[in-house]
Amino acid sequence: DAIRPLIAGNWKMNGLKAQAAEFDAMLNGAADVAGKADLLVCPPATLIAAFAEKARGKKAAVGAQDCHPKVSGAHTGDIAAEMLTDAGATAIIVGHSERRADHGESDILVKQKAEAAWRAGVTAIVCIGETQAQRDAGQTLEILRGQLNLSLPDASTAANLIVAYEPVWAIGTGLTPTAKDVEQIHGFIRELLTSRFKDEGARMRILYGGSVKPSNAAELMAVKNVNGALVGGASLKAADFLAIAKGC
Ligand code: G2H
Repeated sequence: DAIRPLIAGNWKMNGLKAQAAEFDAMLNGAADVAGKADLLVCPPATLIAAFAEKARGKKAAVGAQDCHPKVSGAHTGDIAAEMLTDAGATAIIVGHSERRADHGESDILVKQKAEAAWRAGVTAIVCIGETQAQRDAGQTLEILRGQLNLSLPDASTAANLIVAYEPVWAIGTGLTPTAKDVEQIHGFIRELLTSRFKDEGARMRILYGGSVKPSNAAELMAVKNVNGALVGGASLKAADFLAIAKGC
């Protein structure tokens, strides 16, 4: 694969100013892994500005976990993509399964959020993935096809969009699909991306997410059409996060 891997950390709702030291440790180790992969850390919105300041000139970037589709307005508690980029975010995760589940986000809304990230000038990381029930019912491929069709804008390119495949049953559970399953599903996603976006789809990054940790990262990252990882729990510790990147 000529596609440069991306290891993206999703801190979810974790992190106070005191955790900045952990981010400092990531930045200190980032140069060592820069030959292997790009690094992105998505802390809670409250820490983006401070982290982006620290990351300036370093081999790691800072991203956001979600955005509102609109640029501004009467939306109490929401944050526009432009505010996140103003704070220093260089990518925005949209459609994470926890947003889809906790906030009822639809594929259409996820697509609008991806377009909002572009409007603000940054890459959208669009998450897709099947639940345990859908998997048990043998619906995995059809669910993924539907999510990709509806959540990805037509103007998606290898530069402005990254797909993250996160089987919901593997998130935070310690369970991961086998390398063979991941190969099959990433291959299926690649086919759909290539048929819709042609050469752009062939070059788009497809990240794997769901209980990625130092002990399984190298095996998962070696799978065809796996172009990096979206890491939750294991991205909170610099040593683990850097070890995952070294596995690329
Ligand atoms: C999946 C992943 C990060 P974890 O949500 O996006 O979380 O690595 O904790 O399973």
